[in-house]
Amino acid sequence: MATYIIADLHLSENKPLLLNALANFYDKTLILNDRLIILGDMFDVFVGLDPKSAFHQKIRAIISKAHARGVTTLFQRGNRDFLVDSKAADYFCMTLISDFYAIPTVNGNALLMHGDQLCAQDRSYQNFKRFSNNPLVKAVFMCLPLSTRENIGNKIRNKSENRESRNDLERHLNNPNVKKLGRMFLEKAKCKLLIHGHFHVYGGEDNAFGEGTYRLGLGMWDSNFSYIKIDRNELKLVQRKMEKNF
Ligand SMILES: [Mn+2]
Repeated sequence: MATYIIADLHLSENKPLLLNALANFYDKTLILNDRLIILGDMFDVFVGLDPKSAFHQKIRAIISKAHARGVTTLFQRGNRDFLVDSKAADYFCMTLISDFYAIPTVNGNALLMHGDQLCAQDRSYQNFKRFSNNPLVKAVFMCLPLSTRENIGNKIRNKSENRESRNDLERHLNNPNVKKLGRMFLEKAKCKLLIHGHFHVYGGEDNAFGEGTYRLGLGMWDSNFSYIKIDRNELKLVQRKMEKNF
């Protein structure tokens, strides 16, 4: 009965290898009664459920196949797929969890979040997120034709790609505001350990948000993939070559 955590797969229709990697990860790593928690940005962009999309159908097939053999999947939204609601999550055979989610580990309680919440200094993005999370705005957006939503989604993605250049993200992690926010989130959740994705920077950091706190960051799935495994004996962060997953 282990918990696995992954993030930032950035699945898209034109990268079938990534879908394959997810399917193989389930098949090779997860067994009966294990659960997988996906910490957001599973999709490169998500502008609403499209049951007619072969891409969405494939994702559902992978996750429901795992579900049928006793592997459950929990999903937390990232900045690229915050439009996944509980209905869409149901379709993909996942359970939607809150943006801040604490779980017990052998090393104490861990706070799980995508990680974009640490980037509060990015005003335009935070404003956009607040705006688009408004239920009315969301409802209006979802009434637009799929192709229009896709166009808007692609524009947003390109913008955030510019913003999310690797150096920027790495620098962000050391920003005093990020440290302050991280400390605040941890204190609020009564946790010492923060587990996140978003920055695409793999690795752990001791005393990341003050004495006695630590941080585990998951990388993006491309030439490598990373995951965290938590069971009753251990908590470990693992990175492997993607080839091992094909
Ligand atoms: Mn992200």
